[in-house]
Amino acid sequence: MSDKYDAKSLTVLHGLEPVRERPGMYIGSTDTVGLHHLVWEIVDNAVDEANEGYGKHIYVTIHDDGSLEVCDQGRGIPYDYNAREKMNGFQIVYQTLHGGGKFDESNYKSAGGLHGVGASVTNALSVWMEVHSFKDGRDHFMRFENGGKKASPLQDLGPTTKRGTDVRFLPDGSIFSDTNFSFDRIAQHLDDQACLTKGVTFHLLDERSGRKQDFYYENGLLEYYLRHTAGKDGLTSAIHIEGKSEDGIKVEVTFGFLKDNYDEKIISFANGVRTGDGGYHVTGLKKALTNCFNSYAINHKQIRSNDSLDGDCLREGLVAILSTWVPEHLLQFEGQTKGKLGTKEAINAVDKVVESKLSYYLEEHDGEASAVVKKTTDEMKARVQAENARRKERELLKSKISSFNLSDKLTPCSSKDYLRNELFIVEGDSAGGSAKKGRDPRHQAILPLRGKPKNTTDVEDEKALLGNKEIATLIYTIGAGFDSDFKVKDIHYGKVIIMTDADDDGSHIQSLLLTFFYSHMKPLLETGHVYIACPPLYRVYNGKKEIYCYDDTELEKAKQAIGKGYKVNRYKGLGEMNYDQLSTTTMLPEKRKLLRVFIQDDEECKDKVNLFLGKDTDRRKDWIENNIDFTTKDTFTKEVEREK
Ligand code: 0RA
Repeated sequence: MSDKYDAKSLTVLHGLEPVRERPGMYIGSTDTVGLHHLVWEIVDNAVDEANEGYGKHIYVTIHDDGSLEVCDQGRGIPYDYNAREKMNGFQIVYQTLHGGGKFDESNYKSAGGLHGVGASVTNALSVWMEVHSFKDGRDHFMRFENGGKKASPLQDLGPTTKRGTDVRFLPDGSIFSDTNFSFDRIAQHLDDQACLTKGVTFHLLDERSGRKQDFYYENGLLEYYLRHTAGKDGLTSAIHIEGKSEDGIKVEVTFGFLKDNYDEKIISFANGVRTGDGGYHVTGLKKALTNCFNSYAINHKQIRSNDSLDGDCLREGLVAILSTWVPEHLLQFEGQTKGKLGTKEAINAVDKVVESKLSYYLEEHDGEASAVVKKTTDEMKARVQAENARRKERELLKSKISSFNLSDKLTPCSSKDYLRNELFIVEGDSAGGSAKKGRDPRHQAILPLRGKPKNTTDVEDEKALLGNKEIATLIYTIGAGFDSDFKVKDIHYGKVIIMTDADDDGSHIQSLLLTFFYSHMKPLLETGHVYIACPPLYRVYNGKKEIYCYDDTELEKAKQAIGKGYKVNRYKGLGEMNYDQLSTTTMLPEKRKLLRVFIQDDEECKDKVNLFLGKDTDRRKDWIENNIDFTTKDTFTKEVEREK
């Protein structure tokens, strides 16, 4: 790391206009969450200085006038003129996007606010901002207004004994829906930062209420760990490991294993930002833990040399706080909310640092190491037992459904990737035949239904249920049990798709099947695994073109699109399509439409199922008499009439 910096080393990428045009792109939102990103960006710069070893105190003040101020004791902002950028250091830091650039490659920049965009974003979204740099014994000052525009030249205000930077800004009320800073939100953030920057005190003062709080961790992660595990029995004490990899990734972790606890809790940070979705640093930690405990267990003959401890079982009861600092040129975040560290090098970095120290720790703490190994092997045994019990349960179910009762109509698919597989429940043998020919044999299985499935609404008797061939076949094919034994994680198909004709009989079959799922496999519906296929109603074509239509509006449009000499096929049932047509319109994932079935209001759903399919025929009769218009018999004529 070079110690000499001046404005020459700063880089400029963009102006500030885009930030005001699309604030959401830079700070996520313009609500209170977005508002506080302004604060994080400013605090980050102060924390960066402290992390580099400059300054032991950071002061955050919420002022009476609604502005916020952050003071640090760092090196101060360079005030010299950068000829290449034609700006001084203040302007580069506060008027250009990604203009921080103050650290060279061996350094660790806080990834800060939402995307680590820098303090210029705060300036861009402020009514005014004032900056003092106390450097080389002089106080240099500059003011910005109106979204970061220069409002004063850079002024030398004279001599000072102070060192550091002081930034104060007033957020722009025309951008934010709420400009009221929250003491608690800022306190929480400073607490996180204090734990990651041990030895530095964060002082928070709220002038509006007089509230004050300081945040200081002498031992950083260790104290954080102790707070998270307070009052819980440990299998080990808190294990603290720190180190740095060859490529400059700094690793710090405190962890331990709890007694009688089966959760895995890994709280991770990368460059000062919480990585809620983990990432490669977490992968590295898991790898090191598994390897170290395995070597220990084998060397001490606690497991056989050809056995190994399962990582998942090992981590039950683990609490770990992991913080990594990745040099800027390697730093990469992934995922929708950038909550995941994407730096591949972090796997090896964390793994090496942790393995090199943990292996010694385990040798020196025999009792703790053995206790963790024992808990892991116990857990592994418990899992094998549970798996056996589940297998027995499944076999029992198989024997309950006698093969006599099973329809032999299922055409299975070949993949064992259950969640990717699809089960098409198809009305009628002829459509079943087309579906069988038109399917993707790897992932699509076909189960044709002959006739109407049984109404299972009030069937509570297992024998009656399993005695019905179609129902028994469905239960067996889906493979996850039924009623209270149903376990959604055991399903053999990620999508159960009902494919019926677009007519009354088809609708009836649909409701009977949905009723069955609702009454006997409710979690299947609740977790969104049930779908309804939407076959087209018409094909409009001439010699050259064809368009499939799913309703009458689309039909009219298609007629116009095809133009003179169009012909129309109306599909009364799936069976009228050839396999190729059925496949491309209704089964092929890229082309088809599927309706996903959810339970919106369980009470209403229960009531409707009971009304339409339950035992109370009087109630149903009343409803029909009050709700159905019998004057037009054919629903199709009804549609046509409406069009006139
Ligand atoms: C560029 C270079 C140097 C420090 C900074 C920027 C700096 C920026 C901020 C923003 C808030 N507090 C800050 N503290 C420092 C290094 C200057 C040197 O080496 O003297």
